[in-house]
Amino acid sequence: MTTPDPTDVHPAWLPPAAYRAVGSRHTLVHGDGPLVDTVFAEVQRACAEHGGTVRRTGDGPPVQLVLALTAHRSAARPDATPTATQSGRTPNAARPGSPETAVRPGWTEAVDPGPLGVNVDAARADLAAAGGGPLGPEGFAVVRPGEVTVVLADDQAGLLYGLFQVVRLGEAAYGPPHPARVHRPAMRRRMLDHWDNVDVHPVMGQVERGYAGGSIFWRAGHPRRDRDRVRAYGRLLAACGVNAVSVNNVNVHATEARLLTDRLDEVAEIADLLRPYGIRVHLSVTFAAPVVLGGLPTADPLDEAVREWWAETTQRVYAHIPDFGGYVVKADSEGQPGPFSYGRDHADGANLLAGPLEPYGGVVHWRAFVYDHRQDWRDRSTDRARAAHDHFAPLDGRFRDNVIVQVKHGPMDFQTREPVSPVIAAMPGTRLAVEFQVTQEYTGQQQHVCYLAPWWSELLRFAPWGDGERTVADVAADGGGLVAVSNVGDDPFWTGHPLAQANLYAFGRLAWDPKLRPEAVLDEWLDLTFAPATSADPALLRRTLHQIMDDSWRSYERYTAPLGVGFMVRPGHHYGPDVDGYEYTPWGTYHFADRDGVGVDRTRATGTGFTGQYPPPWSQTYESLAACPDELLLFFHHVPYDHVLHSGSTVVQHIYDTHFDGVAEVEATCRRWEWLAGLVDPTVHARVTERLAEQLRCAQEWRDQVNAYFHRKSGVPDAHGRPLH
Ligand code: GCV
Repeated sequence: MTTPDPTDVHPAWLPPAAYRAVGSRHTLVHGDGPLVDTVFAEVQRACAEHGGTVRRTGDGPPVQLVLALTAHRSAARPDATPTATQSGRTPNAARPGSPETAVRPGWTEAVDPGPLGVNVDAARADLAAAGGGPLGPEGFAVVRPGEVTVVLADDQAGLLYGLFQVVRLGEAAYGPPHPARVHRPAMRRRMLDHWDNVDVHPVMGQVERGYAGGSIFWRAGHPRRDRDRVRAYGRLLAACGVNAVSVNNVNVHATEARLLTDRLDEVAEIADLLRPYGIRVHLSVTFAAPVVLGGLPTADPLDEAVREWWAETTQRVYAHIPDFGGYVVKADSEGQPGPFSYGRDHADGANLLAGPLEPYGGVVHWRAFVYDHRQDWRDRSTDRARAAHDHFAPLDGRFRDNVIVQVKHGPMDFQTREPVSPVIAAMPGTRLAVEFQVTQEYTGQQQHVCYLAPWWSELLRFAPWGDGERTVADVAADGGGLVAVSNVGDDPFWTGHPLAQANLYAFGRLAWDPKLRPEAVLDEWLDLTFAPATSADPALLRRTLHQIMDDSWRSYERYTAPLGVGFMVRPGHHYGPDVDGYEYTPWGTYHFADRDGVGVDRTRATGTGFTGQYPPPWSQTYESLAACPDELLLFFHHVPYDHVLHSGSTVVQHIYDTHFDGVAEVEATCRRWEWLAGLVDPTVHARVTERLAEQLRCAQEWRDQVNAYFHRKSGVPDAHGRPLH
């Protein structure tokens, strides 16, 4: 195969310079299979650029890098999770007979000296001595027993991920000898969901919540067939560890529904393009498919004809796409059809689709984003935050083993700050995937710099049962993995804002290893994207980009909705401030500000009782006004403006201060970016400069609207006498 090289798109974190260390050496790639071919092609392309050589047999001049499959092949299907012993965790959902409990051959059987040179044998011995165990379907080890760096993998995907690790390491991969370093992904599925439409939706456009131009898959009703672009996307995703992509919007409209049947070829083509990068394709389907596509009178999950329709349809899908990943379903949510229409519940609905997928190793991602979007704002007893738990927790244990309940990380909707969803701690007998949003719907829409890895890292490290107990990352790892809504479009920088590429990269890396520090992930991304050897002042570039990006999510939080209350955005498109925009609407997203105070009382004592959906200690912590963390105060409590925070500030003064600070931080970012003129590609510099001007304008608007609003409501002046309008 040849590696893609679209000329009309930015190379993101895989510019030719990132391959300098690999491409300037002599490399041996050992093993067979399509993904090994990909590894070979990647190295071959790097060598063509940087003067090294690559070969696939043992004969020839001495090599400095070997990428080799071990004799061992994992017996597990790609979908299988690491066993409890491998992951060191207790699976929360493994059940007898499930693919998760499959026993695999031990490592001792896997050690096979093979026909390669002495360094590989030494590397294998080293790995065995270190108790390296089976590496698993995607794991790999990097060993440097002497002067040669050896990457070992049991399976082809592991070899591909091993290559990208060596690319990340750059020259450091060829330093002093070191024993085997084993890498295995924490999450078995690391998935991106595209919210791409086939037709241009009259309100949502080609990509729902897309801020990077059109779709890379479809344009105005037709497949784009931009093969190079899709291949290049697959390559970028593999390089950060993503292994699954759902290609279309979870809101499945009429044309998009047909991707399941008469337009399946379009999905199969995308699958063909992504397969060489170890990526399986999934498809969003409408629950009403038996009616809208099959002409049946019902989509009732307990109806025999409906079951048969799904079985036949799924069989056809696998005939076209043998490694098809499965279905994604948004049901009974924001107008999408679902099992409620037939008096059935979500377990009935999900199990209906899971059955036909099971023999093929496919899964259903069934979204838990179910709530009443036609709420009466006068009714304070209905709380949207409660909805997912109310609907799904009682169903725990009823889902088939290949159903993954996909839970948004927070109880509302991807706000800049929310508590962790209580559903994540409430379904020990169900495989859960946690859903993030890389596309910046509520975090600046790729007009604002907002590096989201610090936020995701906090969420992944959060321990719902208290310090020292299992974390959100553990639940996802033992269940269905991590999913995020993609921020990619047909924009020449992939993501609209060039710095938003870092979010896509960071998502993949945190899904692979949720313990990575966000600043370290940023360093990886910086070193790949702005290869230091090509910069006049790499230290200044690195320092400045850290100053701009490390804290950018918190800056964004400072100048937008305060203290976890959320929303306050313009309805519909969700960009820019509108404090009361959603206040008297049916969407369930209220802040309840009046002349005396602000915030949502979600306590058991006097409010909606949402705090009771958490296990201890958080059920108590959030219930208590004294103990509730400042950053979530208004999510859980309605308080007077003079309520004193743990920080020592009153609520209203905190609002004023953070909004002035947030804008000052954006001003500093603009100045810092100016220093980088000449140190980054001029087209990147120009695009970011343009976006920063908009970010500053918008941040000022947020500051002035939010501050003026709370000044007018509360009548409290700013302690420092600044203008509040
Ligand atoms: C795809 C929010 C977004 C919708 C999105 C929905 C979801 O409501 O605004 O655009 O729909 O979440 O996650 O399903």
